[in-house]
Parts: sequence; structure tokens; C-alpha cells
Amino acid sequence: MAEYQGFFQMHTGQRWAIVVSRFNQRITDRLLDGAVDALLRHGAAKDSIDIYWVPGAFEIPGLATRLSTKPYAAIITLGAVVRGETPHFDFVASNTASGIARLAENSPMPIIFGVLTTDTMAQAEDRSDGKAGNKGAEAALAAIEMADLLRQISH
Ligand code: INI
Repeated sequence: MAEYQGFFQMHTGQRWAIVVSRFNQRITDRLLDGAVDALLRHGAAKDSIDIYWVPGAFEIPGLATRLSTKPYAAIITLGAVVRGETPHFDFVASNTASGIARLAENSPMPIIFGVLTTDTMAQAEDRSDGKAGNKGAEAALAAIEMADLLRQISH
């Protein structure tokens, strides 16, 4: 029997991409801080992290697709889609999620989904360094774990 599991450890030469959207930036700044902090605490060098800003969550899958040809250990996507008043929400949220999922299935590295989709701004605050933790930090941990697992099975 063989059992595989990724660990929260980094390896020499690993580089990390973060694609983060400016829309609802008060929230996405907090997600970004959480993600960067988690990467640094697990041993990433500052210059091994590249941050790419896009206007809104809808733009994330397109840019992440371009980046997936580059030698990153993982791509972490961060955004905040808040239902609020806008019917735009459903289109933005579902197209962003399905675009990222499609890319995750087809790309050589882990593509991590750290895009919040919430009904209210208060819920987004809770999940970005509030009482429900920081989903940006959680996304970074998932990236480290999955990058290690992929490394194990590609040998
Ligand atoms: N983009 C977001 O990241 N979050 C939102 O809540 C949001 N809403 O609600 O409209 C949003 N819209 C912009 C969208 O992501 C694109 O940037 C825009 O449609 C241009 O393509």
C-alpha cells in the first residue's frame, strides 16, 4: 500500500505566484497579507513571491492561465465577490470559480482558490482576518501542501 500526503515544507528554488483582484481591495489586501505572511513563515524568500494585481475577480482565471506556463510551484488566486445589491455577482462568482477550476484540472502546478464569495461585506470581513480566520493564509497553506504532494508524485 502506498499513501501520499503533502507536507507544509518548501523546497529549494520554489517560486509562488499570487493573483489578486483590486475590486473590494479593503478585503483583498487582508487576504494578500495573510497569504504572504503564511508563505514567509513557512520559509519562502520575499523575492520568491510574485504578486499580480488584476481589476476584478473575473480577470483572475485569464491571467492565471497565462502564468501557468511559468515555473511556479503554485498559483494562489485571491479575490472578494460580494453579493450586495448587484446581479453581476452570480456571473462574476460563477465564471471566476469555473474558470479557476478548469485551469486547476489542466495545469501542471496547483491552482489554489482563495476567492471569497459572500452575501455580505461583513461575511467577507470575517473571512479575511476576522472571526472566521484568513482565507488568504489558508490558500497559501493549501498551495504549500499541494506543491509538496505534486513534487512527490512527479518523481
Ligand atoms: N469583481 C470582484 O472582484 N468582486 C465583485 O464583487 C464584483 N462585483 O460584484 O461586481 C466584481 N466585478 C468586476 C468584475 O470582476 C470585472 O472586473 C469586470 O466585470 C470587468 O471585466
